[in-house]
Amino acid sequence: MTRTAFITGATSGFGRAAARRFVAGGWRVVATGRRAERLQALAAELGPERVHTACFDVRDEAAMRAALDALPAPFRDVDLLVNNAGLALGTKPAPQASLADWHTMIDTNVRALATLTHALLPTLIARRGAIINVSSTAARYPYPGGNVYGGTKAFVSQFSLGLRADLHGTGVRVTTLEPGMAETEFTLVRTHGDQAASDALYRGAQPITAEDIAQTLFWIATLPPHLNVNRLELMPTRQSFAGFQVHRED
Ligand code: NDP
Ligand code: 8X3
Repeated sequence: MTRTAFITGATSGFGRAAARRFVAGGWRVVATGRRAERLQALAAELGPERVHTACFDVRDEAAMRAALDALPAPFRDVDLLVNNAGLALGTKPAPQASLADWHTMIDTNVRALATLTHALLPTLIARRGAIINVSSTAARYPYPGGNVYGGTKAFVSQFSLGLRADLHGTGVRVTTLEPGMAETEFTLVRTHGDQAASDALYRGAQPITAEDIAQTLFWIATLPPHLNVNRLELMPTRQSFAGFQVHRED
């Protein structure tokens, strides 16, 4: 039986690589994002019979619901929701951070993720499906400038565990995936387009690739149904922990 994955943020990075991986694995994919031309290119690459594209801003609840209502028959039967669309904006400490950036992160990473999950729960329960929420190591390990981004990802991780408890007995699996440093458009977005900053961050670090994450998502989704990965933290070997900071005064 062909299964269907609904993947948000499929125009770039993890989501686009995941769309490719799931189609290669024989799945149908609903690919979403705001950049229509990228969605069209993905559908052309992978085939319209395998990929249905839905172009909307996840923060626009009416557009999200219209896209769900417009899903054609085979794509309506969602077996897997990959809540991947998300972003960090800014690296400044809280006093200097932009409040508008904070609101965008909360609306995208938290509010939209919860809204879409709520909308798809009846289908996922009926189909004994699965949810994979893309969180981050930032959910657990704070760092200067991570403030609201880390807070949104802590929500994603805790929400995932809560969903798992609420869905007890339904057969629906729920996973939170918490990656560390991965080279995608993430840093370009975070720095409002600073390619040099993005290149400098990843240089020599052998970061996680989008394909690594796609492979991991596919592995989680295709485990036997009696197994649930609750949370999975994944880092580049070259990234680890740096301890606490101490402010001293005489
Ligand atoms: P990218 O910037 O490459 O991809 C982000 C995706 O999210 C894009 O497809 C973008 O689509 C989509 N998106 C963002 N905002 C919206 C919106 N308002 N409406 C619809 N779609 C939106 O980054 P990644 O692939 O790295 O990020 C994917 C997820 O992984 C994010 O949740 C991120 O927080 C998380 N993550 C990333 C890590 C990293 O180091 N890269 C590490 C840990 C977690 P479009 O712009 O077309 O709308
Ligand atoms: C992205 C990883 O360390 O930049 O979620 O916050 S980090």
